[in-house]
Amino acid sequence: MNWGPESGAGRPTGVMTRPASAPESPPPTFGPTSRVSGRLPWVWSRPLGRGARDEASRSAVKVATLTAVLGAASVFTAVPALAHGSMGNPISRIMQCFREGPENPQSAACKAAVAVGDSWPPYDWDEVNIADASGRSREIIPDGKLCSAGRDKYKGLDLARDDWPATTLPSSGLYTFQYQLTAAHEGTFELYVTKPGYDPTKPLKWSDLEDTPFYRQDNPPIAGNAYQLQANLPGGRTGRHLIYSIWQRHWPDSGEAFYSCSDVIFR
Ligand SMILES: [Cu+2]
Repeated sequence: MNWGPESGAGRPTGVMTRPASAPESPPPTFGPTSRVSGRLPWVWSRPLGRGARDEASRSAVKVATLTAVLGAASVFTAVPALAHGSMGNPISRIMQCFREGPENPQSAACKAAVAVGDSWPPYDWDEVNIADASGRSREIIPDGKLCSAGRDKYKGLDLARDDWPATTLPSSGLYTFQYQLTAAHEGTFELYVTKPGYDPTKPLKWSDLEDTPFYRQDNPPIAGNAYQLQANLPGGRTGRHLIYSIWQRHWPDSGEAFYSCSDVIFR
């Protein structure tokens, strides 16, 4: 989506505009409604989620003010508490769209996702979350909205289509899923696969997934900025399927959970 410098006016206060071209372009600045001026190249060129944008525009302004005052180095330590992760291999829909370039996605699916949800959500690829899921994911995320975790911001991820870029996986055996993280948290990972007969052109429902995860693990090991989830693939499937991850943080630390949809093709 091409956002000119004035187009932020209709958006929530504090949401920054970005240049129409790629993130390598000159650093974006705050929209006209912001009290903060000046360039914040590190914050806004950083390709990771920041957290507060859609929930608390004022925090964005505060963070930005802090940045301006303390400098970019301080933000590096301040931001990770707001950032988290997504499935990197097999790549999740949102990470795929982020890697393609949210301003100019290549695949038809990411183009469509950006068309319905705008280009800025993929920048927050590590933040498809619910703050207080507390183990109630199935109760609080409606059918048809699993990939967005029921969040309007991420509705582009819910598009039911059979051309989402997909990762080819063996049909059975051990496979190490890699969950890319921007911040580690104590928590439990669960991986679910769609049942045989899954139709990707229909909105994804909870009942499309197996009731029990084929992988479940507390605090799996981390290597190379990714949790390494060594799973036994479910087997019994060929062709296009979807793997849904739930990363539920632990109380009393937090009830927050993160979600991802990865399109796969079983050989
Ligand atoms: Cu986090």
